[in-house]
Amino acid sequence: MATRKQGESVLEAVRSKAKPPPLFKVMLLNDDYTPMEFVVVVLQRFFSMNREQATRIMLKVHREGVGICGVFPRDVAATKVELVTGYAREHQHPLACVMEES
Ligand code: TYC
Repeated sequence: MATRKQGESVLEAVRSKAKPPPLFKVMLLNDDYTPMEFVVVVLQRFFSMNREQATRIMLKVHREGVGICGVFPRDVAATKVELVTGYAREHQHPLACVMEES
């Protein structure tokens, strides 16, 4: 901490107590009905993945039940969940997209 004599301006380095904002994983869950191709398109459209990345994540979800699409600040993650869920319902697919603090 820097200190100065009286009258001089004082600039002290104050230890910030602010925590960094929390990050949230956005995940897709497997189901038996959503077509694989639709999931690949979702990953490309909403998570900016190329076809190869999207296919790899889709197959991971298909085989393991869950997969991470990305990690984002709370509001961005919540928007992705809403947009993906809305898009899936518009196409009558039960695809589940959820977020969880990481
Ligand atoms: N299990 C689905 C099928 O066999 C494919 C699928 C993959 C569905 C990932 C959802 O998040 C998912 N058609």
